[in-house]
Amino acid sequence: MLLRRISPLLGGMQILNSPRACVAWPSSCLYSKDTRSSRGGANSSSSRQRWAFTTTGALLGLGSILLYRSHERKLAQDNQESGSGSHMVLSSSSDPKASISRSYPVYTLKEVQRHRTLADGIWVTLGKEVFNITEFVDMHPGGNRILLAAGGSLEPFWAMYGIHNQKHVLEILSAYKIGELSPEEQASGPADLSDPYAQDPPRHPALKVNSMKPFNAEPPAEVLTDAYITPNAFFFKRNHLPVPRLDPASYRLEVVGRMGNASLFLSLEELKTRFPRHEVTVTLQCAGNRRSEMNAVKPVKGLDWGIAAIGNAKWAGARLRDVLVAAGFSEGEIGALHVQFEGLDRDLAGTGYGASIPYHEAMSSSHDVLLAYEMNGEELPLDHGFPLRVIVPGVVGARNVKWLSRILVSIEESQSHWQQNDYKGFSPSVDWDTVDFSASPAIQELPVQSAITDPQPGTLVAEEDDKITVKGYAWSGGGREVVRVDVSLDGGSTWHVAKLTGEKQAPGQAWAWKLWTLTVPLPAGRTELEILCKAVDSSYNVQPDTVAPIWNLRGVLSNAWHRVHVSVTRN
Ligand SMILES: Nc1nc2c(c(=O)[nH]1)N[C@H]1C(S)=C(S)[C@@H](COP(=O)(O)O)O[C@H]1N2
Ligand SMILES: [Mo]
Repeated sequence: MLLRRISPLLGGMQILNSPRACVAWPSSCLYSKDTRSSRGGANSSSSRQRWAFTTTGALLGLGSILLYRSHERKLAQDNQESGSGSHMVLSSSSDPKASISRSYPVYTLKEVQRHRTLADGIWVTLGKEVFNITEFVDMHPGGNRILLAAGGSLEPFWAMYGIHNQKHVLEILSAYKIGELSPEEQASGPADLSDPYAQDPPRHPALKVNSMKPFNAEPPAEVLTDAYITPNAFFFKRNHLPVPRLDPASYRLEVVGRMGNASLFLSLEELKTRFPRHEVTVTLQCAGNRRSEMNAVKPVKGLDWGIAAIGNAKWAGARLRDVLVAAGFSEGEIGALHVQFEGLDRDLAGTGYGASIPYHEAMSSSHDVLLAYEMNGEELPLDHGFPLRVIVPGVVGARNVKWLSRILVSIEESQSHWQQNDYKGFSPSVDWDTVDFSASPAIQELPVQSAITDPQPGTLVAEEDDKITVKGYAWSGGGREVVRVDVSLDGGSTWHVAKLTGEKQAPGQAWAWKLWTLTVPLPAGRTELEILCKAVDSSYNVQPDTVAPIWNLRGVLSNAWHRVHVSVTRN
């Protein structure tokens, strides 16, 4: 029973992701709670394997449902016998830990984060509670997905699989409670005035960190295709400076008024009540996504992002257009105008982050440019710009200014470093001695992109009937919908068309990515595969086949065909 119970904890991720686990997983229900105490004994793992590999998944699947039902009945009985609440489960558990008193030890987030391996123990948190789930993981046949939660919160996984508040999962988990999070950890930690980053928020340890200060991190790539909407905790974080801590009560957004109009100073409350709330699903991608592939061709300057500096979220807020109209602007303003955004994150010299977008885009009712205060139904997280950020659909991440303080309509682009001397593309032969940043336009709309999230480079295990499944994401800038993804398993000699999934958005407003999958028989006789993907957007733009011809000194706009080399293990 115990093993059967781990899947609900993370929402059955391993079932989604490892076909082999579908076979192995139901066998877990052959174990009763008591197995845990004999864990490591001679019979446990060998009989598990026997069941896993000699019996069909279908039979075991049925058995697991029956056994699981009886497990639930048992829990229900336990509940009746000893009143209610999760502590009852504790007292009825055979786990010696369960008999400890209800006053739990208090742990800091740092202590929890130190427990990420079987040797140190696998700890996770949910709300204020700390759990040691090492025994789950240890016996779990499906493997690695659960390790992503290690040392951090289960909440983002639960959000991803929509399984929050499942009573039985909470009951199961309660048997593993070992402590509570220190209350100070919930609030901001004590300020260390010498460190400008001391007020940075806590982050999920599953993130792969590119730089701690400033904080830059991406999720493990396979998480991206586990769900269409990227959970906030796993959404890539790209900060140039320390995260500013802003008081939502005293926060004011300044919108410099049109000549003759007073500037607006809008509170968060006014932004939420004076202007209609507008929600759009938008994929955000950093200009440096997949930079590591460029770096491999010839070194570039910049953070070495993998393929996951991209994410898809539902953003909600006021339309920028509505706010500009309130400040006196109209669609018919004359001249090539820009809308500049200033952030409240500042360096030691007091210079803040800034960027701009063309005025016509800001004012266009079809561009859906938002002043967002919500991300995936939650208040904007600290790392993502709390309390307010700009979301410019279809446009490079860099223009989506976070911690927004001021909006200025101007005949000039933003004069910030990031608009003028960064986030621009150049010919492959331009180097740091010859580069003239004024010669290239600032990147706005991004080119068509796709990448393979599963399998990852290394090995691939064939499914039943020697089939394999390939997964990835695809997206294009400027609201151009991805209309096709081609996948090759033989380095580009032959191609398959992948199945696309995603939200239907209006033509020209396809701001969100498509996830794609392809399940095909393993090519006969092959033990090595070079898997490629390439996307086509609604303007029939395609990705370049190799990196070298699009190499540029900043390593931006890296969108060549994605190539994953694997060796195959057959069942
Ligand atoms: N104020 C401010 N806004 C910012 C940045 C920043 O450092 N400061 N980084 C930009 C860059 S380069 C990117 S890719 C996106 C990243 O947004 P995210 O951290 O919410 O994923 O924010 C943009 N907006
Ligand atoms: Mo970025």
